[in-house]
Amino acid sequence: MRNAKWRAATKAALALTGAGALAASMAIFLPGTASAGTTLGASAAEKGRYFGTAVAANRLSDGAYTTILNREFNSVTPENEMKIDATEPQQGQFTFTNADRIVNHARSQGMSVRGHTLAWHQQQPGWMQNMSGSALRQAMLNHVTQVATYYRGKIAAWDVVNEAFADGSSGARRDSNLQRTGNDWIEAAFRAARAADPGAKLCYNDYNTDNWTHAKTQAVYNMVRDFKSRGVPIDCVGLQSHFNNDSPYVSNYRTTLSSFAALGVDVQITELDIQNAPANTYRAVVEDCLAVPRCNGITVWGIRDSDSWRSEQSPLLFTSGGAKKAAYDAVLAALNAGGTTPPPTTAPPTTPPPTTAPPTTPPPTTPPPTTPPPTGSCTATVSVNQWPGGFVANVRVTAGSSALNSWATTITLPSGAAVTNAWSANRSGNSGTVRFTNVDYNSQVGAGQTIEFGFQGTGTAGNLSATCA
Ligand code: G2I
Repeated sequence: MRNAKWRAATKAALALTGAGALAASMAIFLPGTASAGTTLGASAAEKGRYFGTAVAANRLSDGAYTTILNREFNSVTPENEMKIDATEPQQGQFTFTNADRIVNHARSQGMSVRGHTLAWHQQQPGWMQNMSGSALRQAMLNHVTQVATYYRGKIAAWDVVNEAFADGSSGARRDSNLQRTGNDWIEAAFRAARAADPGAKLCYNDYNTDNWTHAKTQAVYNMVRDFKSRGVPIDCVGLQSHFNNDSPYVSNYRTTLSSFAALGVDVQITELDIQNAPANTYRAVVEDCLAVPRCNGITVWGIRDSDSWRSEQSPLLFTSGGAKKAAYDAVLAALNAGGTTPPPTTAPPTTPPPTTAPPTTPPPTTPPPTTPPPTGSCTATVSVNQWPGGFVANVRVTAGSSALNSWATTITLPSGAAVTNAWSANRSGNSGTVRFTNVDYNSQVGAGQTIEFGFQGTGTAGNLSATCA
């Protein structure tokens, strides 16, 4: 990716000079062997996107596999190695050996990493499968915190929560031990992930969410809209896009991508594979992503057909022998054509620099808005998820019989407990009595209405109470 990015930047610089001879003389300095336009990763990078693949750690010793991986892809997703059973096989004992092999390989090749996945009803270790209630909630939050902290700064995007909605027409959450800890388990996981790795994009990831008319798609859409409206930290939605005869690609896929994007999140195609790998369908998927500016990356779920979890369906871009399939050619051609930021095919017309001064904007003559004084009173309640050595607290602030234009609340922590991070509120202090005040977007609370904020801390919180001030 470094090379592709460097080349893209160089191409842009050359385009600005408009000097073909200079381009020819500089071409010898372009690093690497793969040129933009001839590999999936480089071509996607030309469009400001990544092209990734799922990687299995035990295949990194297969030279034919890594040759294709290193040549074609600029993002990787560990296929199984970051799942809960792999990273926390015994409660409180974390193992990152295989995940590290993939992360280190990716970093040595300049590839970005999608983390998959922090909270999921499947591939739970035995100890977690047997848990329920607040003990499970705390264990889940601790897992999210520990794994995201360990990889802090190394993960471009995390699938924080995977596959939490039911199939079929209900539009309901999937029943699971995690769901039975309370409907807020998903937002609690996102908050813990944000606190642990503030630089990573945080995604919700699911399958059968490709068809815009499906109840499951609508249910995920409504959750994301709700999260955005309440300030729950979510940055992206992953559409797995495992297409087959039972769950085929549909032409409203582009509507699905653009509708999610319109909520203010990135959209990523996270586990693409298509039964029998029809070239036209692969092309359509790529064209759909390129048509949506916030569709910023595509990941296929394996490299060769023999690497696929559905190898009998031959759904990938390379044969088991490592040859490029027709679908590969279609994907590459689609990446190189069209899209939201097509590269210039001819030298662009040179625009002379402006000779007149740009118009100056007069300063505003109206005084800045004054913040109205607080009105009304409020009450606040706190719920705490505690694990050994740390906790997450969620606070609900409810307006009384008058609306609020601003609010403030104080919470007194026991000695030894300290706040490390807060969301949806400004904070002053981190131990003893800590004061939280509204941020811009949640200052207005209608009479009887409630807003939520939260914070994470170290130590033992005990039973906390909040006072409106
Ligand atoms: O099921 C396809 C994917 C659906 N979305 C979430 C993904 O995480 C999921 O990936 C698959 C992996 O591709 C499989 O490789 O998840 C499966 C498990 O849910 C993975 O299968 C497991 C087998 O169940 C294990 O028996 C096996 O030891 O793969 C393991 C490693 O090969």
